[in-house]
Amino acid sequence: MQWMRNAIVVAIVSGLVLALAACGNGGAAEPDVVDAWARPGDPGDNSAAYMNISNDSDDDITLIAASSDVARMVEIHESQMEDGTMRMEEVPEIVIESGETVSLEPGGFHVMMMNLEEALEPGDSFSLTLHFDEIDDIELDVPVEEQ
Ligand SMILES: [Cu+2]
Repeated sequence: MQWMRNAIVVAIVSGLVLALAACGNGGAAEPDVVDAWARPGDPGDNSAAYMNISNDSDDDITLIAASSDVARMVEIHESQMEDGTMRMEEVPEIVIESGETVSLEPGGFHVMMMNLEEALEPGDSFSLTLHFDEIDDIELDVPVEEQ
């Protein structure tokens, strides 16, 4: 009955593979990040990156951090008008609710890149990684644009 044992083992293994594949893609939330761009900047200066993050999954997604080698420090910020002055402050997270799109745009949320290690010039692009709560990181190639 060796063949039967083998057949059962094969069935169990393929079942496991299917289960793993489902964990990797199937139900897991993965946001769509489009229209990313960043402002130019000189070494030592600051820059900001903008993008639209869409969440088509059934679960809320939380952006908790961003990182990049181009700057000494990368934070998630929100700009707000206060008494006629634009102020910005760090925010701990941005929640992208199920079915929603959150825009990171001038005057609102942005990824702040402080103390640039290298110049960001129009036409360049650089790698920026978004870190989320509970789902995998997303690595972006962000073009530098004068807008
Ligand atoms: Cu900022």
